[in-house]
Amino acid sequence: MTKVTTLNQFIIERQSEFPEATGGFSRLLHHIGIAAKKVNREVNKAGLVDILGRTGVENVQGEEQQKLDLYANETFLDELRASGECCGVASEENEEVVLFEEGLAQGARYVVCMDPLDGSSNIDVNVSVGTIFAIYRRLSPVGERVGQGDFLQPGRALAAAGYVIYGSSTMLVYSSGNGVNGFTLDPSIGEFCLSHPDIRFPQRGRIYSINEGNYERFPIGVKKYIKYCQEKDARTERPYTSRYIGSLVADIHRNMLKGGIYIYPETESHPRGKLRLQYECNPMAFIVEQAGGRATDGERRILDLEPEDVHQRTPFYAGSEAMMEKVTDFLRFFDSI
Ligand code: AHM
Ligand code: MG
Repeated sequence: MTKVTTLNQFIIERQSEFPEATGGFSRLLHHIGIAAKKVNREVNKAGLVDILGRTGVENVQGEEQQKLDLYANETFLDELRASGECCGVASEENEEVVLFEEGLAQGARYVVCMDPLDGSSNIDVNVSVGTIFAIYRRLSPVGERVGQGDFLQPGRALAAAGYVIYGSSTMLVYSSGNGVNGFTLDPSIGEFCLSHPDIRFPQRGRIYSINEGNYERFPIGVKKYIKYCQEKDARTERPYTSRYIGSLVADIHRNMLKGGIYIYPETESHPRGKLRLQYECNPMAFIVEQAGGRATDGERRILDLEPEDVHQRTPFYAGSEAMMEKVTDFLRFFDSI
C-alpha cells in the first residue's frame, strides 16, 4: 500500500530536522490547515446556502466585500489566535492590524499577513479562489506590544509563506525556505495529503497570464512583450497560450506547475499596480522563488522591496526564469527609448 503523508505528519517530520525548534511553527501551520478546511467547507457549499452574496460593505481598498470574505477572515483570525503562536495579523479585510494580546498569544513569536479570500469576485461563478498567508518572526521583544515594524518586514525576512487553492480539488502549498510542497485535501479523511513534493517552476513556459482588457493602459514594454508572446516562431514555440483566471493564487499555481508568467503591471487606474505587497505579492514571490522561478516589480526583486504600509500595492511580474528574463529585457529596452 502506498504510504500517505499528511500535512501534520510532514510538518512534524520537518520539525525534527531542526533540533532547536520548539514546535511553535508547526502548531501555527496546523491551525492554518484547520482554517483552510473550514473555509473550504463553506466555499464548497457557496452555491447552496445563503452565505453567498454581497454584504454591501466596502473593505479598506474600496472594493465590495462578499460574505465569504468575512467568513474566511474571521475563521483565519480565530485559528491564528487559537494557535497561541501568533501575536498579530495584517489582513486585506482589516484596515488596522489585529493584535492578539491575551492568553498564550502574549508569548507568541510570529505575525501573519494574509489575504483570507483572494479572487473573491469568482465565487459566485464557481471559479477557483484562494487564501494567501505570510509568516514573519516578530522583531519586537516577546512580551512587549507588537508594532507596525513587525508587519512591515521585507519579503526576504519571511519565515514561511503559502497559499490554499479552493479549486477542482483543494490544495495547501507552502514553503518554509526549503523548497515548496503541495498537499491535496482528501475529503474522505479530511486531511491534506502530500501530493506535490518539491514543486519546481519550469525554467521555460508557454503560458502568459495578464488582464488584456487593460492593454491600452499598459506600459509600452508590457505591450511589446504581449505582442512577442503572440508572434509565431517555431524555434521558441510561439505563439504562447493566454490564460487568465483573475485569481492570483490559481493563475500562479497553474503557471508554477506548467511553466508560464503572470503579470499585473501598473496601469492608468492603478499607477502603483493593483496587487498588495505584504499579503499577496511577497508570499507568492517567496513560493515562486523557492520553486526556482522569479518575481519582480518589473525592475526590483519583490522580496527586497521595503514596505511602508501593510496595504501598499506594487506591480507584479512572476514566473519561469526564462520568461521573466525576456519580459525584463522588453521593459528595460522600451523604457530607455
Ligand atoms: P482581490 O484580493 O480583491 O480578490 O483582488 C486580487 C485579484 C487577484 O486575485 C487577481 O489576480 C486580480 O485581482 C485580478 O484583477 P483584475 O480583475 O483587475 O484582472
Ligand atoms: Mg486579494
